[in-house]
Amino acid sequence: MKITVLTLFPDMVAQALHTSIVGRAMDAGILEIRTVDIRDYAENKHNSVDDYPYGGGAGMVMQAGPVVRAVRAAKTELPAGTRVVYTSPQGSVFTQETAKRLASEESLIILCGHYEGIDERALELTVDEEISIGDYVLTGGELPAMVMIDAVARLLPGVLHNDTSAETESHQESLLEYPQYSRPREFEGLEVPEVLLSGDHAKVDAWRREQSLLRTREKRPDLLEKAELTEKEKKFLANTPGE
Ligand code: 6SD
Repeated sequence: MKITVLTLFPDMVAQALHTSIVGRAMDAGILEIRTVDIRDYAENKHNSVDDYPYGGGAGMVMQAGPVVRAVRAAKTELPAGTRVVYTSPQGSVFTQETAKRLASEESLIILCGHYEGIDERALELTVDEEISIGDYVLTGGELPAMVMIDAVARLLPGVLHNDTSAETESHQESLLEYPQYSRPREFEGLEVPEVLLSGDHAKVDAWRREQSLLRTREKRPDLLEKAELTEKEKKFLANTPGE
């Protein structure tokens, strides 16, 4: 998958993405990320890309010209039909479903705003989809871009241990993860649950599924409504009192 990120802070984005699992996906050729400095599309001698807002008010607005030129230039390097995503608190909220849908694209352009935002006309002319990573206000779209890329990257075949991307087909979907343990067997008086040492894979799987169900009910009961539970699992929850 090819992703081009348009930003005034290309180094911030490139640096963060080159580490960790996303970096490995790039090294493996599964994910190709290009960062473009919108400032390269300024057309004045000071390379400025922002100006005062019409109507007054605090801060600066990213001008339409450089943004539109940057998006159009990026498009010439990518397949026809590449979607342009803009992150803002006004977008539809990014979920695992969004991540899956974006991961199925061959290529993507992510446009990052900064300062007080981008001239509305540039958005009107270039943006296909506006996405928010949550109901809080950040200083720019770079962190949201990185969040989305991370969530998308781990779904690409070959990035995690799985080749069919476990997350996309798992019946664990919309349930919280079960607790994990590693060595030592006892730590500060706390023991690893006995079943995990039993070597009985069926029993381990059943225990983990139960833990997922109980945790989800305890911490995020809203998620249970979307989860696909068997009759047996519904009975298990009904017969297991919560805190
Ligand atoms: C000015 C931006 C771009 C400012 C943002 C996105 C979300 N979910 N919160 N804040 C944001 C994005 C803020 O450029």
